[in-house]
Amino acid sequence: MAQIVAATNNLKKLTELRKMLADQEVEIIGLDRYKNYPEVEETGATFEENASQKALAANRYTDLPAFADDSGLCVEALGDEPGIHSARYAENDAARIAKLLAALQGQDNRRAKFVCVIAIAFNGEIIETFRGEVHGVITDVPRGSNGFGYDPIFMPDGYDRTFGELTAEVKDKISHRARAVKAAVDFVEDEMSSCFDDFGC
Ligand code: ITT
Repeated sequence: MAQIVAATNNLKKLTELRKMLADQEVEIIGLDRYKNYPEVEETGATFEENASQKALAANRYTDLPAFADDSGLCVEALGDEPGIHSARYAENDAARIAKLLAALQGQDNRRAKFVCVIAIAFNGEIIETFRGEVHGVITDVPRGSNGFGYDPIFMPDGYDRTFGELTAEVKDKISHRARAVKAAVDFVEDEMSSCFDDFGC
C-alpha cells in the first residue's frame, strides 16, 4: 500500500485526519515513527506558507510523500486573529480560550471561521495546497469537552451546539479540516484518473 507522512505533532489533529482518510488506500505514517524529527519553525505569513513549510520538511526528512495541515481560528472583530497564531496565542487550550473570550468581552460581533490548509509535498516540491473553512460564532462561555483547541467556544452556522458539544462524527463531516481533506482527495483522485487516461498508469 502507498505510504504518506502526516506532518503534524498534534495528536488530536492526527486522529481526525486519519479518520477522514480511513477509506483511502494509503497508509498514514505519523511523525512518531521518526524519533529525531526536528522542530520545524513556522515562519510564514499565511496558512498556505506554513502548511507548505511543514509538508516540505517532512518530505525532505523522510523521502516519502508528505502532507501537513496548518489551521486556526480567525475572529472577525479581532482582525482575523489569532489566525495563523492560534497555537501560539497562549500556552494551553484553557488559557487560549480565556484570552480569546476576554478579548471579545462586550463585543457584539462574534463572527469567526476555522480555516484549514493542507499542503502535499512530493520529491521536494509542493504539489498543491487545499483550503477548507467553516463559519460560525464565538460563544460567551466554553461548552462541551469534545474535540480540541478552541472547539468549546466555536458554534458552526446552522447548529445550536459548539464543536465541543457536537459529536466527532458531526464535526468531521462539516469542519474546515473535513473540507480541506475532501478537496485534497478529489484532486488526487482526478490526477490519478487523468494519469490512467493519458498513460494507462
Ligand atoms: P502541528 O503544527 O504540528 O500540526 P499545531 O497544533 O501547532 O500542530 P497549527 O500550527 O496548525 O498546529 O495550529 C493550529 C491550532 O489552531 C491548534 O493548535 C488549535 O489551537 C487551533 N485549531 C485548529 N484546528 C482546530 C480544530 O479543529 N478545533 C479546535 N481548534 C483548532
